[in-house]
Order: sequence, then structure tokens, then C-alpha cells
Amino acid sequence: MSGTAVRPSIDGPVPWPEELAARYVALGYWQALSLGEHLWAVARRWPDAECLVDGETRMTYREMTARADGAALRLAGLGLRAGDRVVVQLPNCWEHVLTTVACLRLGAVPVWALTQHRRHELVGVLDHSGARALVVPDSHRGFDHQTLAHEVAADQPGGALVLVAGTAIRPGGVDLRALFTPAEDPAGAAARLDAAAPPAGSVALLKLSGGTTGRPKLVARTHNDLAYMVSRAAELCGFGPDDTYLAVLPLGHGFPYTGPGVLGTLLTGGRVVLAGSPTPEVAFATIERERVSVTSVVPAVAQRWVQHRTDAPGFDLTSLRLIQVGAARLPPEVAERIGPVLGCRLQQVFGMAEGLLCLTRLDDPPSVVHHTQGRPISPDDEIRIVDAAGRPVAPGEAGLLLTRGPYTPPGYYRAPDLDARSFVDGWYRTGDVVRRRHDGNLVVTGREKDLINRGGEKINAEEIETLAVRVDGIDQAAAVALPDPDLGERVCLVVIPTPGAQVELAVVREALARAGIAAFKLPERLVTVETLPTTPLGKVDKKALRAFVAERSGR
Ligand code: OOB
Repeated sequence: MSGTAVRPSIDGPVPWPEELAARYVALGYWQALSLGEHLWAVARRWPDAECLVDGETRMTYREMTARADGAALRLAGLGLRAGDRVVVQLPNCWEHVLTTVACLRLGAVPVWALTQHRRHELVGVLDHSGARALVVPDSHRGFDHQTLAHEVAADQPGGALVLVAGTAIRPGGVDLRALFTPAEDPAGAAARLDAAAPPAGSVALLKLSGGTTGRPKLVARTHNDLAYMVSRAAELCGFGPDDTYLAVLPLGHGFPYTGPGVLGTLLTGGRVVLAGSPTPEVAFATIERERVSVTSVVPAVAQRWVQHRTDAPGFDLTSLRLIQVGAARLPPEVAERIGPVLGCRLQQVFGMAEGLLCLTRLDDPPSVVHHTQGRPISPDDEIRIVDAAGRPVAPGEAGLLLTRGPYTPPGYYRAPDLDARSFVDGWYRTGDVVRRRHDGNLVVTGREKDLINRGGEKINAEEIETLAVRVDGIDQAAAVALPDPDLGERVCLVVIPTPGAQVELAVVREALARAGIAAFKLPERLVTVETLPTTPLGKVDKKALRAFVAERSGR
């Protein structure tokens, strides 16, 4: 396959139509280089610049690429080939970045999972991606990831390698850190991997769509489209060799990795600093120590930072030039305080695993930065705002957002049934309700999809409902968002009990946790009703139910 090939090399992904692909190549968006080729070119330009800091661990571009080359060859030695999927479930640590970089170099395909994911989600991700390897910490926040990883890997047809970052590696597992010693002949290793660079049109990574369930939605992103999105976002954020980017959000999310985040920093010669927690104490101390210039957070974290800074000024945050806030609605009254209190610029980010990335620009006036979620990063991001019947709404009116463009693939990975619902003639139906202002900026006003956005973590209502009705004493269940001053939304479960049954929140949580779902999905409020409101079509009327629970809770 040539470097300009537009068809991903593994089955499953839906390719862009030929004429659009040709246009993206002609306009220079798709540069026919793999992410590894882009990264290694940067590393060769600034070999001695520091590029990655994780606590006491620091490395330069030269060291990072030598270690990643060593790992790429050892992964190949373990039997991994270009196109093989590798589920990465690690906290924010240097091994996360190096595993990803080594995979991109080799052409193996990382699938980023969240550390909060448990059996239910992990099995879904492994099954659907057909992963050949799973990368986990030995334990993290008191949870034994290694044991679960071995259990789920053993259930994979043909098995899967278990690679473990840690000190107590069990028999049958591979010591991840040992893979990262530089190759014995670094120049020879680099030359071999240079010559075997994956095609730019092949799949670089599989992203989990927000609201991932036991049957996850995966988005296959190609080297071409991802390199373009990340570089373009980095350009708009003014990223360069003088920047230090702090990753405080979990790296399993696209926002801190590619919006432009870690990859954007590494593609522009900057320095990435990893933090294990977004608490203000940890983050502020890191910003001061490492002279951090850019970071990205969700609104709930921004709000905590502003509060903490107001109550207890102290750390030197003068190096911070830009804070990106996105993944959930940012109330304008919080937006207004961020710049003055933290002493930096604010940028709103509206993005999605499926592609489309909107940013407010660095020179936008406060009326845009405080009140909108920005505009698409590419001149070729196409936007349609339509009513329920699919007709364009009047300018300025709110409607359903559809999009297509050079980094929004026209379908999910191996999911024609989902595509039939979520894509219309190659346009992605985002499920978000937006309006476009006269200045072109989008304002997200609501949501058609049945998700709960808990401080940026997306929770699929149907997944919770399916598991809830299996709990003793529950006849019917509906999960809805309960407005929350800290997280924006929390999960509220509305249930109709079976006759004579009493349903307790703690019991439901316990049962769902036993079913193996991530803790952030567990309901935090339970409301018992005798009937659920329905739409004329007989479906549960979630809008009415949301209003009901909000009113009952006085919110
Ligand atoms: C990001 O990606 P996902 O896949 O976790 O979630 C996407 C969904 C959007 O469709 C929208 O419903 C919501 O999250 N969302 C926002 C938002 N940004 C995302 N809702 C309101 N305001 C915003 N600013 O969340 C994501 C991916 C890349 C960069 C940033 C966020």
C-alpha cells in the first residue's frame, strides 16, 4: 500500500468517499506520513530537548524515541504485527505515552481504555477490537488490574498478551518496563523501523466513543486524519518548543491526548508533564515546579481550581498561558472567572471521539470565549444543523448537529448497525443540539442522545437500565441526568419496583458494581415511581423525567 493510500489496512473501518479523500490530500491535510514518521522527525530536530516528565522520570526526545524503538522491536518479537490492536489501560504515567508511541511506530493500534473500566467494559473493548494484547498497571488505586487482565485475556479467542507496568509481575505476564530499554543498536533499530513505517491511510488508533458500554463504540482514526487534527489544533493553540503541557485529565480520554494535548505537544517539540490527579494542590504544585504553560481540564475541575485559587492563593502560576476547558458544558459565569483568577487565557473545547473538534481562538473576544464552544478547526469541517425531520433550521436556531470532514470518519469500527443510526450519507449525527451564531461559533444547548455527562465522563443510560432491571425488586428503570452544581450532571435512577418490593440505592449500586461496571456509572440518586412518563411513541419520555427529578431535588 502506498503512503497516500486512503483505505485503512485492517478490516472494519469505513473509508472516506474517494472524492473527499482526494480533496483532503490535494489540500495538504493528509500528508501521507504516519504519526511515527512525524514524531521521529521532531525528535531528530530537537534530540536533546526534554519531552516527557513523570515525577522523577525525565527523558529527552532522543531517549524517548530510542526506548520506543526498543519496545517496538520487542513487541514485534512477542508476535505483535502492524494492525494488531493493543488495549492500553494505564493511569497517567510515562509508560502510557511510550506504549502509545511504540505502537504508532510499529503500526500496532492502541485502544485507550479508562483505568476505571472493569470487567464489563474491558471484555467489551477486547472482544470488539479483537485485541491481541492488554496493557495494565499491577494495581492502581487499590484495584488489582493484573488479576482482572489475566482473566479477561484468557477468555479472548486465541488469548491475549498481558503486559504489566509495575514491580510484582505474575507468571504469564510481560514486564512492560523491561520492553523500554533502548535497542542495543539504536541506529540500526531506527533504520529498520523507519523502513517499515505503517501506511498513513492505515488505522493509527481506536478511540472509545464517550458513553462506552459493554458493547463499545470504537472509532478507527487513521494516521493521516489524526496527524492533521492534532497538528492543526496545536497550531491554533500556538504550541511550540517552548511549551510545557500538563496532562491532568486521564490519558484514556482523547481530550488530553489529542486535543492537541500530549500528541500535539510532542509533534511540535514541546514538553509533556504528567500528573496523576487534577486536584488543585497536585496540579498547582506541578505547574509551579515545571513552569507549565498549557493544560486542559473539564469544567468541574476548572471550577475547583478557581475556587481553590480564590480561597488560597500561593503557588506561582505565572507560567500558565492557556487553559483549555471542554468535554462538558462550561457555565458562562464560571468561564468569566477562569482567566482573571488563574491569570491565563481560556479556550473552550467542544470535541468528540468521532472526530469534529471545535475551539475558541486565542484572539477571540470574551463574548466568544465565555459564551460559545468555538468553531471547527478545519476549513473543511462541514456542519449541518437540522430539525427532527432532517431539514436545515433557520440561521441562529438550535438543531441537531451533523458533521463530516477530514478527521471525522464516516462510520464506526465494525458496526454497520450503529452506522445506520448514527451516520446519514456519510455525515456523523453527533446527538448534540447546537446553534450557530452569526460569527460562526457554536453554542451547545442540549443533547438528543441518551447519555449522562458526569463531569466529562459519558454514561450511556441504556447500559445502566439494562443492568438495573436485572436487580431483584426492580421492574422498570430509567437512568437520567440529575443537574449537579459540581459535576454538571449525576446519574439518577428512576425505578418502578416489583409489587411489594422496596428498592434501596445502596443495594442497586452494589448489584451494578458486581455486574462489573466502572464506579463512575453507578447511580447516585434513586427515585421510586409508580409510572414512567412516555412519549406518543410509547418510549420513556426522558425530557419529562429529567424535569421531574430536577424539580423533586429542587435543582
Ligand atoms: C470529548 O469526547 P467524548 O467522545 O468523550 O464526548 C463527546 C461528547 C459530545 O458529543 C458532547 O455531547 C460532549 O461530549 N461535549 C460537550 C463539550 N465537549 C464535549 N458538551 C458541551 N460542551 C462542550 N465543550 O468530550 C472530547 C473530545 C476531544 C476534545 C474535547 C472533548
